[in-house]
Amino acid sequence: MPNLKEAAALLARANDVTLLGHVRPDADALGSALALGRALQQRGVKVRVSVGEPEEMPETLRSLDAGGLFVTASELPETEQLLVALDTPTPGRLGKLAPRVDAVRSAGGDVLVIDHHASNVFYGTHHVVDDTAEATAVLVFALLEELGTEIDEPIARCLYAGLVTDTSGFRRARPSTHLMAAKLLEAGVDPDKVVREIVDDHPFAWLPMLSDVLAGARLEPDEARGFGLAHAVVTLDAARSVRAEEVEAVIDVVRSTREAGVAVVLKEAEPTGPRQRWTVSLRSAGGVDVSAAAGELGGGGHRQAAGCTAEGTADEVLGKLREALSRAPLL
Ligand SMILES: [Mn+2]
Repeated sequence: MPNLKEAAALLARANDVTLLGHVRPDADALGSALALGRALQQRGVKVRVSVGEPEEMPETLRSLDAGGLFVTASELPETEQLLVALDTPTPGRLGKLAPRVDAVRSAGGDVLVIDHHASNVFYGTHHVVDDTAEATAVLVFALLEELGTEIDEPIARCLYAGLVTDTSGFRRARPSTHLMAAKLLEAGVDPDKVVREIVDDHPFAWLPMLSDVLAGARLEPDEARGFGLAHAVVTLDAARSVRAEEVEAVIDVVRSTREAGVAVVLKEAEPTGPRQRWTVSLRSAGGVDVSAAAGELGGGGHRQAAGCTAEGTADEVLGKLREALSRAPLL
């Protein structure tokens, strides 16, 4: 893997490190940061983990932070010698913490980027970027092996969480990644507990919300280059009774539609101006590249899982998505 030794050497000589995941972090971003953070802390490094948004760690991911490494963005020091950005393809995905990248670099510090997005723009001084890796956790695991880290249960739990979610329950995992998972289980991970806490744990209020949202779902069999498009809209009103985790989980129901090769969920965001704002999740069953369609609207991601933000009415945004999907490359 490119630059693995160099990155391991950089980490081995560090004594003060800030690790960041992307805004609204998922289990891969935060799990990868917390796993590497814990490993560095055990080497005597001063360590903190944070994200640009939200201020608090997402409730479903709290069990990953056994050592209490997470700090809010406002608790971060002015700067650090080494900034590590994980699962974050562009500085913009760090949200309000994006300026730290340039601040560290212009102060002569190092920025290590560890990521598996094909859209990574190589904004660090050092990079462990491999878009064939199923998760950033896979790259962190390789780094920890290079560093000779003993993988304890909390580290393994964090990496397993990133792995099981980014591979959609090992559906997209190479043999070598299953071997990695085996090592994590040997380190003591309880897979049922991890998946239940992070993926399968929703308050009852999710069911009526889901019922409302799915009642408005539509199937357009001719869209997405004939693979079919299923879409649903989560308004701010519908989202009010649940957490962000429940809103994010809607796409996993919509994408199970047999007749649709592409699933889209529009999630209304708090308005910042006169127009409605949306964050959009796109999933592909393998026929078309949804990261290209998301990219047309200024977003990005992976070929089978991508996202973007858009302004306008839900119909206007869906119109733009239909057009972008009609041009998306076949896989
Ligand atoms: Mn990831």
